[in-house]
Amino acid sequence: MSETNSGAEVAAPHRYTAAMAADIEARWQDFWDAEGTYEAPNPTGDLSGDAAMAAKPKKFIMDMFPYPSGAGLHVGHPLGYIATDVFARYQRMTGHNVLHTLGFDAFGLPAEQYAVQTGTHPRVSTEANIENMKDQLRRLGLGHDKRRSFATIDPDYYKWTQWIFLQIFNSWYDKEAGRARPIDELVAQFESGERTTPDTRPWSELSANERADILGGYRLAYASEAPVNWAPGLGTVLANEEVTADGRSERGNFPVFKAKLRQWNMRITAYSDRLLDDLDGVDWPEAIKLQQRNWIGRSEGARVDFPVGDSDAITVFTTRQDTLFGATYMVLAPEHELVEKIVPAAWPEGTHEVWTGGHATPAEAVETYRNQAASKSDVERQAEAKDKTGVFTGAYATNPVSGEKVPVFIADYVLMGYGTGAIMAVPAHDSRDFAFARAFELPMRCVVEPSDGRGTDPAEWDDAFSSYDAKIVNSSGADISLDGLGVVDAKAKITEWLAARGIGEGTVNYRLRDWLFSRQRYWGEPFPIVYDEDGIAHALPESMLPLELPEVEDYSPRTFDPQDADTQPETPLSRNEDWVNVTLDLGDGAGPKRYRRETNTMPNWAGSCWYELRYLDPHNSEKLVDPDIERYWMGPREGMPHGGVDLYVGGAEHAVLHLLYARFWSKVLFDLGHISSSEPFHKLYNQGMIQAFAYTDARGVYVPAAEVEEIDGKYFYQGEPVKRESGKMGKSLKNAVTPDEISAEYGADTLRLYEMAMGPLDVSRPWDTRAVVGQYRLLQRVWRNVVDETTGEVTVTEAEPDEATLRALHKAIDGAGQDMAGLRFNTAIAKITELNNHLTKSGGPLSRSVAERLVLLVAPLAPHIAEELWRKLGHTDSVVHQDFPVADPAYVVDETVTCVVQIKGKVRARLEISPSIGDEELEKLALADPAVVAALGGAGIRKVIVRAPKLVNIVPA
Ligand code: ANZ
Repeated sequence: MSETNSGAEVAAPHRYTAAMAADIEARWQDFWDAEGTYEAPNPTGDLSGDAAMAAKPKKFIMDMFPYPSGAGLHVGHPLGYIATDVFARYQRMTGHNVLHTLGFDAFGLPAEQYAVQTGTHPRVSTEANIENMKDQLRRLGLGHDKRRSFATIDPDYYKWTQWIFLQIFNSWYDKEAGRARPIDELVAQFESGERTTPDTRPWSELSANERADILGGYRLAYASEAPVNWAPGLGTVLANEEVTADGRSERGNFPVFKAKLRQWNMRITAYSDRLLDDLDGVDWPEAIKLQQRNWIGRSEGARVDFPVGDSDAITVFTTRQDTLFGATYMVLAPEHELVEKIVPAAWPEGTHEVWTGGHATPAEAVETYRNQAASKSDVERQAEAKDKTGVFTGAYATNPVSGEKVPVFIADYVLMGYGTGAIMAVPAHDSRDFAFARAFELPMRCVVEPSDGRGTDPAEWDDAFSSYDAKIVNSSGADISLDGLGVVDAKAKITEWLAARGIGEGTVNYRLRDWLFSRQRYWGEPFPIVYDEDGIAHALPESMLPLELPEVEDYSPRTFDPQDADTQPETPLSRNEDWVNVTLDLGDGAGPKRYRRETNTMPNWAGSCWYELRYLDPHNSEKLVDPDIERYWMGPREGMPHGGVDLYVGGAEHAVLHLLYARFWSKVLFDLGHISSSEPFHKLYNQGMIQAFAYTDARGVYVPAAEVEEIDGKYFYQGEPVKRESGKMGKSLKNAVTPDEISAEYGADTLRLYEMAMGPLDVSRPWDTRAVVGQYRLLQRVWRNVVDETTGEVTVTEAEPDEATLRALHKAIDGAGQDMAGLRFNTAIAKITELNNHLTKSGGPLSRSVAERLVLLVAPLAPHIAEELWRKLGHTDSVVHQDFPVADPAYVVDETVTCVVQIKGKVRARLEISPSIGDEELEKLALADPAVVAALGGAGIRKVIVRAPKLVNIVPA
């Protein structure tokens, strides 16, 4: 710090210093706010109506909005915000109407937990955090349209979150039409008899409860009693996506149990295929698309019935129906409803001892095993490497194709929630079945010929042979043979055979489950739902929205012993009896009636499922968004078949949660005709993470990184040696650096440049406070190239620049412009630095035309200093809306050198070529030159000696 701005100030009072940066930055931030510089007009002029601007092509550039945490921002958080800001500024300067703003995703657990501890209303602490974060963000000079900002906790906003919930509640998925439709249209089909009720009675004869139940089976938002993820330690249930790979809560790391509870769900599964198919039309990182595809998990296979007992059948789901002849046993999920039915009173004659688990009867074995399985999570049950456990049910089923009797087991590696909860086990070709068969000494039969030379006797194998690229063997029955067929043909043939006999059919199965949509928390959107005395759910009319959160005495969910799965949730809202029990006239003709409100709240994901739409038209009190405005900013167009935001930047951790939910809501709103875009985010980009060194002392405890000293490559804290490691920046590793500190020391422009210069945007990079000064020096040199540090006057001349300078300038314009358009800000900065170094070295005042273009190049990256220099250069309007300079191609191409082409030592041609040309290309050019061709006169060539770029010597044959 001292080095940069103390003593020198006397001699150079107009040097660019931290103090000057602070002054410049504050001044222009105030000015931009006052002028509304970043306000983007809507096409219909609702917001500010600059028709010329709105007639320009649009760019909607968005960040994943932040949760306003009490800890504020560290320098890792704004990485993406700065990147989108630079990009947005570049787009503004290249003729686009740019919508760029930032809101706050403000419902959430931390504020609620703070409320539980301190009694402070979550709104109070959240709003204070928002204010704090807004100050921090403002200091960075982000060009946000502030009129369009909001927080998801604003009743004006969550009114529409509730409204969307009601749209979803009031619609159903018409499979034939392939889209959502209003539930009224379904009711009309039942009323007219076009669609029959499940028991074929006319709709008019059904009771209100019966009708509600039937409609509940169709609605896209529905309440059902189903096994859900219950985390007693959090006092709430969780979505599958919120449960970690080891069956614990993502937040808080509490155990999660399966419990049967009545909860709200969203029928996202109705959209499985469209969610998959439309991934082809969006511009997203392949890794994220793959994660979504895997999460949706579409598998094509078949259902096959295996007769069991006198009249029952076990239906399995398999993706390998071609291996049916190799199915030597079956497994039911322990919870499968057929288990009780098929268990015989005693073990059949000659039952293998290891199958019984040492139990006296099948019933006892089954019950004991079921109890064990219930205490495990799905993930624990599916873990690959673990020993397979299970027990024989005492029953045999019949393999429908071979006619063989196969024993039926229960085992926890088969899950109730997938497929049909039952499998045919093909131990020779499935590793889980192989491990199980080995443990239980079950027979194996090879039906897919191994292509790796291991032979066809599974007894000699170490693992199952699994391949789609092989021939079927050992698969001939009375009236069908698959032998010799490839897997694909065998699948088709057996599926047809099964279907013809009515004992199976081809099916598609999805891993995706409906989205569990209610939480037993306070700080979320209340459901706009009330129940009548019969327990039937009714939607509140739109006029009653927003339904605001009531005041409560106690914010805590009831938390329980985290290990006690048998508890039941109790929601904070349910304790406010006055709010819960109401008399309302819902406007449905029933008149005023007593109702009970839904007391769950929506999950935190709700608010972020649609926020991009509200940025478009944030103050519309009549509609979620005006359709014309939505079409202008989001509608499909060339290259964007489903429409969406032009650029969405955020962390890769949201791959399946937020991004999948938001896509689902968009599709429902699209189907119902409210919006024209069926995808929310056309282009997605994941920024890397800023990492930072952290230091631990001898006890392994983190010490404040800022106070660690480096002496001869070793690290010390308060004189004691400490160990250095690299990690995530944050409070827990005591290594957070705030943007405020860096801005105070160097200015926000330097911070912006440094973050963008650290490396490619999508890779993680280590923060190094000592390196920040490099970008500060760049800005100081840019300043010095335009301004006299003693007088503060601009130093430019009106003279024409020299050729070398023009080349340096246009190369920088060309390269930096392309880099900015491609989000390669680090290389853009390198090119600007190169230009600036050239200008510094050439000495003397710059030509005005060069100085101005230098400032314009810098403007997207360091907008404050650029605005200041722009004004100093005599302009009266903001640099923000100037045109980005255009490169003159004549100066962009490299300089040329002259290459001499000789034949037998005689100069025959001279070529003007690039100094960086390669030997091969130069040889081709030389041989193709008309003068050379003429001189050779058809003679063959013995040898060509190339010395690029200066000389080519041809020796004719
Ligand atoms: C026979 C078979 C033979 C299978 C073979 C695989 C290989 P994906 O692709 O993930 O959909 N399966 C079916 N339902 C299951 C359940 N509820 N719990 C555990 N496993 C289940 O997986 C489908 C395959 O997983 C199915 O195909 C079935 O095993 C198993 F050489 O059937 B397969």
